[in-house]
Amino acid sequence: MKLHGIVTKTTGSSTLVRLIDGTYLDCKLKGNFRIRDIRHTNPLAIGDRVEILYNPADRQGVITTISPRDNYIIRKATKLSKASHVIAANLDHAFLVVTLAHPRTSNGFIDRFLVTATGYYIPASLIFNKCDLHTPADKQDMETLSAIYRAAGYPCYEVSALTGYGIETLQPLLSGKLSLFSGHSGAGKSALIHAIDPALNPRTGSISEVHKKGMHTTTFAEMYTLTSGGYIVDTPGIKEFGLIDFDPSEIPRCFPEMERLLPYCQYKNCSHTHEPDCAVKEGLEKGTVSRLRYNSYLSILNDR
Ligand SMILES: Nc1nc2c(ncn2[C@@H]2O[C@H](COP(=O)(O)OP(=O)(O)OP(=O)(O)O)[C@@H](O)[C@H]2O)c(=O)[nH]1
Ligand SMILES: [Mg+2]
Ligand SMILES: [Zn+2]
Repeated sequence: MKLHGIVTKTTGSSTLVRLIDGTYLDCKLKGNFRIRDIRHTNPLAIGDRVEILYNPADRQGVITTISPRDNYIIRKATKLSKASHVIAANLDHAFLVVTLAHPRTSNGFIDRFLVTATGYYIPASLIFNKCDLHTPADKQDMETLSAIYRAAGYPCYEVSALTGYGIETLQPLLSGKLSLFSGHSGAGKSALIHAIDPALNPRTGSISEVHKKGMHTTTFAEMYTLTSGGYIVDTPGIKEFGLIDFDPSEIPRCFPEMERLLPYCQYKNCSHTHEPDCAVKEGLEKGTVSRLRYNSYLSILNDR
């Protein structure tokens, strides 16, 4: 019997698939799939639409087909690796959970994540979590960053999973969509999912561990169904976001605030680096283009 479903969790040896009727089925991947796409650490990703051959006698499903992906978020499996890891596929929205402290999220990390999402035309937003911990200096810092990212075209939200502050602004953004939550370990991705929908209980780090880095409470990504409709993918924290499979000529397009200035550059393929009459470099001098973002842009161009 043939069935259709969506991958909600994959641990390497087994894959959980949500069927059209909302029930879940443990599946195996058809043997020869494993070698077909050797550069990916796992040929299946959360969000993949799959076709399953189901044998009711042993309640076992075998995934026979993976539909082409509309989009996906991909990163290098490890810093120096050539292998890549698809975090999730077929997304409607990618959220990066950012913390100013405990742990600090760097701008380079934020920008690499946004470049990847924008590269695949996935709408992306930043969620500044743990605002209950903000000192006045943190708050100032967050406002400066929010202004930069909003001007670039990325919505920013200020929330606290602990106190519930701002959570009601997130809920309507998620309904009816498949959303990804990514960020460093300890940023509060799992805690936010629980705050957004108390019926969901992904494991969260214990309070005593808050100040430790890289505790990796969530070990496998998993897709959750929201009571109000919609789906969220909770993911394990990542330290770095290594870009992969990006052509340098694609990178200017992935910085929307620079892309908007391109028609005002003298050359229509301007890389905004050495060319004369470049609107981005003029914007930098006038202060209308963020130095922080431009520095990330150069760093990504130079060492993807
Ligand atoms: N003060 C404060 N603590 C928070 C907030 N959100 C999460 N925490 C705490 O931060 C710690 C880490 O939260 P998690 O939700 O486990 O973090 P995570 O991003 O899922 O981490 P990984 O699963 O390791 O990637 C836990 O002790 C949470 O209670 C917040 O808004 N304010
Ligand atoms: Mg987690
Ligand atoms: Zn230019």
